[in-house]
Amino acid sequence: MTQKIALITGVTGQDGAYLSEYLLKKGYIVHGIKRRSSLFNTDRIDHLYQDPHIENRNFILHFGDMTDSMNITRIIQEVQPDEIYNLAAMSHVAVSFEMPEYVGNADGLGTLRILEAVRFLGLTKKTRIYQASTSELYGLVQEVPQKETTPFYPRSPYAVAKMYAYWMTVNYREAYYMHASNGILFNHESPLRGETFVTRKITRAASRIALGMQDKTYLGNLSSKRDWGHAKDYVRAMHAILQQDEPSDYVIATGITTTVRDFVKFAFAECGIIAEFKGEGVNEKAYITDVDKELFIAKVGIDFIDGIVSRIGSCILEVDPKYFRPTEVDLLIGDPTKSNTVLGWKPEFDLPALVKDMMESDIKLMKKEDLLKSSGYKTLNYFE
Ligand code: NDP
Ligand code: GDR
Repeated sequence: MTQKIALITGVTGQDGAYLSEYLLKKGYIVHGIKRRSSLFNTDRIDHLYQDPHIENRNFILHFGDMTDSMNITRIIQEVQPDEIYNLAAMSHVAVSFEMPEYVGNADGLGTLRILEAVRFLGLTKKTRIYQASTSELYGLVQEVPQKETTPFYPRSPYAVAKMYAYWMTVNYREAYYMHASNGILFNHESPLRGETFVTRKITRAASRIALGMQDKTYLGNLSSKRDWGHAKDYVRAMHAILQQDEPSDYVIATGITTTVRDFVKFAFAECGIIAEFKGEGVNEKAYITDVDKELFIAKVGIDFIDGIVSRIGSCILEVDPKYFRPTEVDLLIGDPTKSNTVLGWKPEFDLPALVKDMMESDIKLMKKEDLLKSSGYKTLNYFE
């Protein structure tokens, strides 16, 4: 049987890394598009890297950018993919308010470039396309839980750009009979999550506070609610969507929603630190009220127990309004009935398992950083 060929845009991102791993295990040849950067930007996929000098590689990287039509078209022509997973995007909602035009170009028009290249190159029968759509499309609450038929009301330049991409995908499917589908994925996280998204910001901070490396952290809106799943589960759904005979659009979610505030409590509790919130609005703060010593020692280590016990009663989190967004999405909760029944997709991780995975990974990472610092390797200083 000939090996299937997949092309992943955004291969260096959280989902790109998990999807590459998943498809390679399934026997695919995986091509990925990465951006040129002045520093290495392939941390998440370095374990998959193959020396370009060896023959018969099954993981191949190409330089490219979603804003460059020629480049995208040339790569698709060269690769002749059976499946394209369009994951590349400026994916940070808050940052999209700072660079709305770029986001329109990369996240919105970028998707059109892929669709149009496939059409122009005569690959409409051969190449199936997965578009990384998002629960951010639902924005201002119209209906809960949100499903495939819930009206969209995007609330950020990111979401508006993704709405264009969503409808372009639908339009190319209907106009040119392309196998083009949207996965409307709700928030999914992992140890590979970018450090400025709220879950990872919290698990990093909780780990550093546990290890005595940091006193407190600052967040924005603590009351917003998200339906959080694990990225490992969600990349399975992307693949399943492209294996269907007919293209369609699917909500991928857990069906459970949690506040940012509760995620904070769960992250600290994972290593035995009991955190309580006091105050309201911008004056709301979190304090350590107790420590489960046995759990803390098991999860973090005996060396750090005195430090954390001495901090009982102290503040570990404050609200900083600079993290508020001009327009917020207050409540996301997805109805995954269609993906459960049609794709047979079910998540393996629930929220406690997700928090555990992220905390274990961040405690390990932060210990490594702490060890390097205490051994005199702070950061590389090129100018010394
Ligand atoms: P990440 O931010 O981790 O990864 C985004 C990827 O896109 C990175 O590889 C990034 O490259 C690349 N990229 C950004 N801009 C460009 C560009 N102009 N040209 C080429 N590549 C570019 O996102 P995730 O992995 O979390 O998400 C994957 C996709 O799914 C995104 O489209 C996101 O919007 C969407 N999505 C994500 C959800 C989530 O909860 N994670 C939920 C719903 C949708 P570099 O590494 O160089 O920055
Ligand atoms: P989101 O994820 O905007 O849902 O987009 P993010 O983790 O950035 O925010 C979730 C919620 O937490 C609130 N929040 C904070 N957010 C960040 N980043 N930093 C903070 O300090 C902070 N404090 C509170 C936010 O206001 C928000 O309500 C993610 C991205 O992956 C998108 O690409 C994807 O499409 C959606 O999920 C589904």
